[in-house]
Amino acid sequence: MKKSDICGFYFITDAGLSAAGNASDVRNAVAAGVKFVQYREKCADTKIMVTEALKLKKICRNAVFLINDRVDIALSVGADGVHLGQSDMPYELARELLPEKIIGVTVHNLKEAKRAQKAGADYLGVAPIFATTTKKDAKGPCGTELIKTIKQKCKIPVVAVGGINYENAEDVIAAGADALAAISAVVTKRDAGKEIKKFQKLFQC
Ligand code: TZP
Ligand code: MG
Repeated sequence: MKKSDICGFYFITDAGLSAAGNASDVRNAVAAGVKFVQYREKCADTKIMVTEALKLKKICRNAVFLINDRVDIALSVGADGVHLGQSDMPYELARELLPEKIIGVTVHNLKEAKRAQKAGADYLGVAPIFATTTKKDAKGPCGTELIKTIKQKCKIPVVAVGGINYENAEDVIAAGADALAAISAVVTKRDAGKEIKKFQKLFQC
């Protein structure tokens, strides 16, 4: 799996919202053909995260397995990379620790997008596109216009995140997003895979 394969549905875990649990969600997501899985856990102890990350990594044999925020966990479990926000470990330091891995960076505007691309990020998470209650400290929605602008000015793939559901996904894709993540729209359902397949039908990949 290569970075350039970022296309379609990008799955992000949320144990707090999940109806079936992370392992079941990830199993269903990869069975539905998802190629990118991000383990996002904001509350658990490090020891629990390591155990769970190892378990999820095994399920992701045919998918890229990324860890949100935690470079230490990514290193210790041999994940394929990390996803970093603007207040996480600075990209340059993470790159020194993970020279060959995939590093995605969340951006909220064009300036952050250009900076992340220049630094060497493999993809951009553009977020939040729409209002969301899933991330409590999310910034105000940037809208699909920002996807268009970033796609015009940057070359690396864009993963759209935040407030995305089946009803608004077409606008997100029409704006140029290479991939999208929808957390609450899929993990609150017992069979996340069934929901994911609906999104995937909207993509050409
Ligand atoms: N980053 C920005 S918004 C968000 C993340 C992880 C949460 C997206 O969740 P939802 O339920 O798809 O709005
Ligand atoms: Mg973060």
